[in-house]
Amino acid sequence: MKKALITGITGQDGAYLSELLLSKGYEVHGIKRRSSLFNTDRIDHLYQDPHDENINLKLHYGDLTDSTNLIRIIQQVQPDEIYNLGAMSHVQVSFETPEYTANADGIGTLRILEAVRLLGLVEKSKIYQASTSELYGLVQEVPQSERTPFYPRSPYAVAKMYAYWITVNYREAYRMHASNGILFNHESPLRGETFVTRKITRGVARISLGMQDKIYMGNIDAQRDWGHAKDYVEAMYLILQQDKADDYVIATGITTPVRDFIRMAFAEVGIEIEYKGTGVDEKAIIKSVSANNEHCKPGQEVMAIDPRYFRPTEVDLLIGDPTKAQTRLGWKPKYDLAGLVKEMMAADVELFRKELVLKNAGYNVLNRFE
Ligand code: NDP
Ligand code: GDR
Repeated sequence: MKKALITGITGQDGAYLSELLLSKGYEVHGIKRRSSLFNTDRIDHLYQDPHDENINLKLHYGDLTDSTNLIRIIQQVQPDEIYNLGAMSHVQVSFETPEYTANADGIGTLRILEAVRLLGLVEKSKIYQASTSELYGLVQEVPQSERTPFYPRSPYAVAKMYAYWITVNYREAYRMHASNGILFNHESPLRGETFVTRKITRGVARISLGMQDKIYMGNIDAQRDWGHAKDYVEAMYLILQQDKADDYVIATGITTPVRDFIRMAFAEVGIEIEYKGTGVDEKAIIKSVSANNEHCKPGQEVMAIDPRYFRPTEVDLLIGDPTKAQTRLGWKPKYDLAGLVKEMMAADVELFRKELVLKNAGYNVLNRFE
């Protein structure tokens, strides 16, 4: 039985990857951070009682900022594959926590590589590093491929740039099977609530149910190459099945502005919007709404701009060229953007319908959104 170790197992990708590896018969080990509340919501359906025998999902407390614990876990697990997905992954938050981001995302990667080297596991443990399209930053060329120069535009991207190159360096210096997946944005119903797609699908679901009036957004002209996380974890797995370690762009090759994602999300609940005004005064107004929606009316303002969400330096346009992954890995995404938006909207409408039932029965429902 192959053993995989996943850092960031409690995150979006960690959850989908765990499901995939368990379905392939792996023994999956994950590193979770201690928190004052349970933080395993995304993998609770995979949870196995540690008191049972023969369990194939095992969680270890740890943190990428603590080498001693990484060394101990890697020594104990002796993993065949390590997926380093743990990171402070929010670009805007990285401007507020730059030093921590560098430590966890940048040096954290070095700690994993060094642990494998020092423990003499270079021949045994293959390493996947969660690199990102944020490395491209300021647009140099489109579409962006493995040969496009990097120009990171946030503390997050700069930390990930260190992680990218230290992975390449350890591969070349010590012949480690260490690979970078340069993944473009990927989303799902499990996406963190403050990333733009999930913020939109949650807000639109709540608006359609009469639980919220409008959403406040930042730069809606930013363009992203959005895929589905389920497709992207397949690529991570395929990258580690190759005889030779290498770096791959994983993307759909199609880019879409945030404003169109908002339009598509509203369309899923029978609401047509139009944009009015420009710059920080731009608004989205309901143009028409399906007859069975008693909460929303034409003319209602459902989106406004809040400059609080503008970033000090922005990444305006990402569009990836996945040719290498398609030809070498045989990777091809199954989802398109329309399917992704449909799935995310259906999940959030269902989530907030349940909350409404509780609310209408007199229970307190938390208004947690940004
Ligand atoms: P999430 O933010 O959903 O998950 C991040 C995970 O990292 C969580 O499990 C989190 O734990 C954990 N984590 C955070 N800080 C530490 C730390 N100091 N030590 C150990 N674990 C930590 O991210 P995604 O699943 O979306 O992304 C996975 C990886 O891929 C990340 O590295 C991200 O930067 C990268 N990436 C993501 C892309 C995307 O579009 N999703 C695209 C390209 C790259 P906790 O649950 O306790 O917060
Ligand atoms: P990104 O994702 O920064 O690309 O990083 P995010 O969804 O946060 O932003 C995408 C774009 O939308 C614009 N935007 C807003 N973003 C947020 N979060 N909230 C808003 O209100 C808002 N309004 C407009 C942003 O300015 C940006 O241009 C994600 C993360 O998963 C990284 O970890 C990963 O490396 C990259 O994707 C690839």
